[in-house]
Amino acid sequence: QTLGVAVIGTGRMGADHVRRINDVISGARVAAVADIDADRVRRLADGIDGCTPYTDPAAAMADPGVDAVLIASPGPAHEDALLAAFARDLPVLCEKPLTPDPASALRVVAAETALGHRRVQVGFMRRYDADYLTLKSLLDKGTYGRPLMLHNKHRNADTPPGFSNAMMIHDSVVHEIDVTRWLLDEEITAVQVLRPAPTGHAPEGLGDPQLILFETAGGRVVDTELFVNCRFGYQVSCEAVCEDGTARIGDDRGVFVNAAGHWGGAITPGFVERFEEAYDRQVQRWVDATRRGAVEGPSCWDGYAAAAVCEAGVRAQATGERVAVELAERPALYR
Ligand code: ISE
Repeated sequence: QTLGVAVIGTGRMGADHVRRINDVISGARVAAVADIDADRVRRLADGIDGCTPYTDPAAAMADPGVDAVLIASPGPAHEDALLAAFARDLPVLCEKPLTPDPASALRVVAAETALGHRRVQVGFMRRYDADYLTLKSLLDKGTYGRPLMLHNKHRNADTPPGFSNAMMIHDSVVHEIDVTRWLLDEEITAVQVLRPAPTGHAPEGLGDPQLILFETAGGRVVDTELFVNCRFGYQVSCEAVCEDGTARIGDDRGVFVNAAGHWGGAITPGFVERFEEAYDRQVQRWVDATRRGAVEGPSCWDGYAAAAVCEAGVRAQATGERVAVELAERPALYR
């Protein structure tokens, strides 16, 4: 039976997921949409057969056609939406962040633990990117021996208005936090942030670029160059340095051109284009698992751990010091 999805939040990511469910993936339909912007949500629902608009997320979840929830509202609204979904025991795909801080993320972990079963897949879409999946399988198989270090690059052409130093950690580095925990299969234990002299292209007050260092429970070290106003395009790469070799993913590929006295190719403009297939695969896998009655992928624990590392990262950024990450005990549900 086709899965009826309520999409909560219809901004950039929410509207893109509505399009994805309608036009790209199979086995699901958009049964309800919710947004505080009543006009926007009504216009969106008007274009979709059998879709009802709401301004209240809980009312959208109560719609008789709804079997599952996709949360794409701003992070601060996630906790309430997640608890409303738990009250109906509905399966959830929750865009990152799970919630914006570790205290609220831990409340969500506790609420899901009280349900007694996992209900949430967190939208860390890089885990569904073909390149990252290849790297993960090389590391899991031990093809090049034990991983010792990761070198990440995370570059955005520019930042939206109001993008802050804290958002560089919460919105951007959060992906490297999840990728590190996932690829190495261990927790991050400490964070340091180095801040070189900023580019003249960054908005006033933004320390861009930054170099972020993680230490992990197994004694590995991970560095990330974050450069969010590099101007030339969107680039995300990861090199694993192992005992018997290295493996790097994310180098730009595609057509190689010689023309007008230059050689080379194009760089993707933004994350929506770079990770388009990963987003598609993420939502398709969520729908497939949900229809089987299963829950897979990044969990509420992963969302909580990421929030705890972000909090340490923002402190490290502000103080210039090495900040240890404090984690609660992992409930059996997530072991
Ligand atoms: C944005 O929120 C994302 O999730 C992108 O993947 C990231 O590259 C960007 O820096 C963030 O602002």
